[in-house]
Amino acid sequence: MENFSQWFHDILEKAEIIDSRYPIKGMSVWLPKGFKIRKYFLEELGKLMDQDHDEVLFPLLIPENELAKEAIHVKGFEEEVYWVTHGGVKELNEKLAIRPTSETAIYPMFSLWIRSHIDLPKKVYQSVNTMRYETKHTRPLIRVREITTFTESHTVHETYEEAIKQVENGIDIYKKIFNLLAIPYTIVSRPSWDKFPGADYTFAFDSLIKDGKTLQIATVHNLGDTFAKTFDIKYEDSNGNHKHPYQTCYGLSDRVIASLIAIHGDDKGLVLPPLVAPVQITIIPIIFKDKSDEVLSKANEIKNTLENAGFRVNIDDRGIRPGKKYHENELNGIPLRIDLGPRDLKNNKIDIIRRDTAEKKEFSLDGDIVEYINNYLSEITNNLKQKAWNYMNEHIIELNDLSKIEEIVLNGNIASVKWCGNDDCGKGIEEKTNLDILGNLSETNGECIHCGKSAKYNCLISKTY
Ligand code: A5A
Ligand code: MG
Ligand code: ZN
Repeated sequence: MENFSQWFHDILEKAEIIDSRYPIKGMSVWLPKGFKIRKYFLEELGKLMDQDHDEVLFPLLIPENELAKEAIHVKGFEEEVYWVTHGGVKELNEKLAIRPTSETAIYPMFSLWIRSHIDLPKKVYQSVNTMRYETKHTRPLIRVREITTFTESHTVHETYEEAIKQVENGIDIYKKIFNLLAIPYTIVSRPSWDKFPGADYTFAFDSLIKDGKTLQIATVHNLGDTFAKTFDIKYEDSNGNHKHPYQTCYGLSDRVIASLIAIHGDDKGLVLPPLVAPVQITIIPIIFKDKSDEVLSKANEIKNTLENAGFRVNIDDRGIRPGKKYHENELNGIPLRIDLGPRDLKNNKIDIIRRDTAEKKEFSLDGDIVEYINNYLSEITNNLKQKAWNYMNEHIIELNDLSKIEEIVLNGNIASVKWCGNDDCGKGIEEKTNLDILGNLSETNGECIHCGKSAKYNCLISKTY
């Protein structure tokens, strides 16, 4: 993969994920294949969310006065909000914001819903589209102006300790979904100048893309009681005292789909984790004139068996050369291919070829094909995960000399350095190196790589999207 940017652009088109020719910058059309990947991703995420949250659906539009209430929050988003100013030809009395995120839509309603401590904790989520007039370079799925796959959670708690705990729960949920998708990640607390507008603190998941840049794939925020105060959310505790509760929010987006495409794909095309592959197994019947009925009926039998077990299976019996079919199946990232010809029929076996390693194995149809395929798909997920984690870990380089950092990072690595945690020192690093402080990975001691004072954190530095 010589040029990642070109590769990513081409793969979205060739594998028919999205069509980015829609005539508004930063907005694309989800094509059937891409839409299915998105659907299976959202289904798995939904299952995880549903275990501890209630799903809701809020309106797209937010009155200007609500959006404007939380000063720091609105300042953070002011350049990115799309406004609805007219209803037909009539100018609206109050402008309506298209949600860039839904704190200011949801929290006024929380203030109506939450009365007593028995209403808490409250945990809701929604999967919606949001719009942000991004000023940085837009890129399909990675930085879009209509975020079509925004899953945001909002929680309310009696105590600050519970909110801290919920931040950890949110992090655990995201770890689970990224593990299912074999996406490696770092988790850091963002520096103060890069936290979510209005949050006490922000944890972020970042993944290393093959061009050497990191992509923020999810964030989890502790909002403290800032928004509760602004939106007048109060509850009565068991002693009859009225108090402001504490809140968290967390979210992820289309970027998760971008990262799974970018991280696992190769020069032949997509390599999809089985969980989200629109087709998990494709059966290619090798058809000769006299034997074609028998081969096709065996192919159908295998397809039915696998489909009844819950797998997504396709028989590719189009009248084109097998070589062309192999090529297309590789491009589409189908995890397993089954080749079935007359000779296999006679020997009661099939050939199974995996997309991730191209390895070919024979399977005797006397065996339990459902169990075999199930294990094989897990093995593929595990291999993708292992490979991707190894790649990322090999590219996190510990450094104690700031003069080497640009070369190291611009060569496709994340630098891990000791840092004092001081804002001015950190901004100084970013300015000098033209790189980005991702945030703090863990606590440490020793010497700050920049100012030489005593270090507090192991800190990651990269070039970010
Ligand atoms: N309400 C909180 C959860 C929030 O909005 N946080 S956030 O601003 O950090 O967005 C959540 C996640 O959405 C980000 O971590 C990022 O992965 C993704 N995201 C943000 N802006 C995006 C954009 N323009 N295009 C694609 N994904 C985006
Ligand atoms: Mg920055
Ligand atoms: Zn320092």
